[in-house]
Amino acid sequence: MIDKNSPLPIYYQLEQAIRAQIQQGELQPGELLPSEKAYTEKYNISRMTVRQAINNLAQEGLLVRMKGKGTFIAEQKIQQTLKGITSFSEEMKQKGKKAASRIITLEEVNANPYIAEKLDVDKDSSIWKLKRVRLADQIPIAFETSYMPKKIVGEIKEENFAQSFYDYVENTLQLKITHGNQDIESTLAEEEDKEYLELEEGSPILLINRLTYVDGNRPFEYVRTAYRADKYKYKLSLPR
Ligand code: 16G
Repeated sequence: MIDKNSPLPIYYQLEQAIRAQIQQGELQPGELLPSEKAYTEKYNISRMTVRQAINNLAQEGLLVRMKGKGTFIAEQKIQQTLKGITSFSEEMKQKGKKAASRIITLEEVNANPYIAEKLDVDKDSSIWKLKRVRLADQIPIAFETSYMPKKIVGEIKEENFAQSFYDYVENTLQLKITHGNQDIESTLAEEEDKEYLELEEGSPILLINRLTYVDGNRPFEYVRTAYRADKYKYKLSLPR
């Protein structure tokens, strides 16, 4: 598998070999990767070379290092195509996973100037603030903090969020969700993200802020969602 006469660097050949083993299922997600020593002995190559290959694969997210435990094959990420407004429940259904929510809090708060402007309500007016953990097959994937204006969603209860909120908006409130604007950035998990997503100190997250509208121009939710970067990724098709 490793050809020392090849012009391809040895670390790269080892990387390709491990990658192929993962793709072919010889190394399964969650499994411990053989030790550096095992690779040095098997291929008669230096520890530095093995380390470089493993570093590159860890950086790519194919391997995960756990302090004091070793290096493991990473779980497959949930891959979401970015092409329209979908709810978490719909996304998970498409992937054959069971969506669930754990409601942390639902409360009435006074809109701060930033949120008031986003939701087109008066500053300090009473709005809903909801915190939910979103789970796929019982694994926490995302932590959402949403703000919703009462003038659009009215009086809401926790049970309206137990399943799909978008289903409630469209089918119970009979509103048409028309579009949304969102940005996506990578950052580090904050205290609550770590707690609810079961992450360690310094873990990366994919942070999404979304403003979603009904009836064309009426904003009905402003959401901050922290996705686990080890479990979720976006896919785009780019026309030219
Ligand atoms: C997604 C949306 C969130 C929306 C939720 C509704 C992003 C970043 N966030 O998580 O804005 O509230 O879906 O899901 O896409 P539900 O209908 O399953 O409650």
